[in-house]
Amino acid sequence: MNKLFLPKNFLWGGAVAANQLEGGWDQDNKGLSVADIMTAGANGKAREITDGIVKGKYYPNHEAIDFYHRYKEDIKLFAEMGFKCFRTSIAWTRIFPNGDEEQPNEAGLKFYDQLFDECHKYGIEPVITLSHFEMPYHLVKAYGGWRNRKLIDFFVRFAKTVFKRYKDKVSYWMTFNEIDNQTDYTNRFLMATNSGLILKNDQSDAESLMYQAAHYELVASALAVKLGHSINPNFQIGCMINMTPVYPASSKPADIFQAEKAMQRRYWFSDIHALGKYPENMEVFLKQNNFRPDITSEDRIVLKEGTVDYIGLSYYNSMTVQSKESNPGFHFIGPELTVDNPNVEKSDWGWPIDPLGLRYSLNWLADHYHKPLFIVENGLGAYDKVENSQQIHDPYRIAYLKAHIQAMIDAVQEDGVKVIGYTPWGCIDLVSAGTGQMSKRYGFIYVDKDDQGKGSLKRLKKDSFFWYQQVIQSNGSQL
Ligand code: BGP
Repeated sequence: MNKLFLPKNFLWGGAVAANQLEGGWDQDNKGLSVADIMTAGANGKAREITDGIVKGKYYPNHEAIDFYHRYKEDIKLFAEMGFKCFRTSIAWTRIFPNGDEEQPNEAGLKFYDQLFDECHKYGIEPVITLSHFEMPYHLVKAYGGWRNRKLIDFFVRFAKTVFKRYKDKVSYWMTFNEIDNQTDYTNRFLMATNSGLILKNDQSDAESLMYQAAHYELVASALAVKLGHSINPNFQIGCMINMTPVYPASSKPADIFQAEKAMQRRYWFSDIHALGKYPENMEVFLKQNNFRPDITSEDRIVLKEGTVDYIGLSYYNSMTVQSKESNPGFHFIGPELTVDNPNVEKSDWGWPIDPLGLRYSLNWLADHYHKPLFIVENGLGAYDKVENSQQIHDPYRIAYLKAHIQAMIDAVQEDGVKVIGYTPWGCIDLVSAGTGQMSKRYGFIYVDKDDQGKGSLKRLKKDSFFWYQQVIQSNGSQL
């Protein structure tokens, strides 16, 4: 059989997000972001969303791993691994500290000029997310976050500013990180970071607010895509979805149908990004459930005109659901019930480990959208131990990544899926979004900092550093 290998220009790299690694939260006129007001979670408890800065509390994103001052050292290490690209985000609050100003903050713009120049020095292509979990807190307080249509203009102004400024330095863009996470509207953390909605624990209109916020974000995204192409026709602008394929718990038709419904409830986001319209099942669902988000006929034209060039996705795990019929005694919240999948292992944080699920996802996305795919997050959060010799042996991370890269290569070679790049998450240890802690580590590079914020911030190469270097060097043929 003739094998299709990964293309020579395949974008191997790593991914991070501004708020989780930069630190420098109040440097050079940066404004306060939603991420800056969250404490770390502890003992399995969720992160606390405070009302601004409360004295005596520890805010892990304030210093993070101090990439703001150490980016040169870190990019040099990425270059040593052979990165072809580096995915990060631009902190909205460095460019527009409050989000609603007319004029951008020059010091913030300069920082990213320097960062992108440093990448290009080593032939590393920046891949930039416009909004990754850190919108200006002022927009949350003064406007109620994305429930407000005005946010569209603020976001588009931000996008226009950075598209123009970096049009010769950045070619790959994404609009909103994991925009589809909002379907989990009972998760206060996700609603705050993704939609700028600070909700009560039992907010009864959470779902309805989510549809409104999501719609305005989707319109803002489409406007940004169209605008970006007019600024530089060579821009590749993608969406970014959290791909979690939903499996049925059994071959019972009711379970299979439930899994399909669960996919529909989540992947209407990528339908709109890629196909430019709400899927029929979603139109019916909104109507039947009396959700009436403000969606104008002009919005529908905008969505049509602003479809993305590629689908960016994160993939960590699959999930499994059971229908009501299979489990009649259970109290259901929402239409489906998530159950344990006994056929897959789990990470230290209980996330299913399912490499074949990645191949399945890539096939699913290719079949639905017929657009290039870019795996912009994948990885294993794990506890690491530094040996006396300053070495970190992380065979568990290598095993996870190896199996997932193999699944990606199989999708390309055996299924003909077009994948343009692979950037594992947290290529350098950083603050975990979900827990706010450092001890959930993803990196090839260890950072000496603990969950209380103590440590020298020294960088150390893990075993996986050398392994990934060889993967890139061999273009995936040596795993
Ligand atoms: C994705 C986010 C990232 C990242 C990752 C790992 O949802 O896009 O920001 O943090 O998940 O999640 P966590 O940090 O909770 O382990």
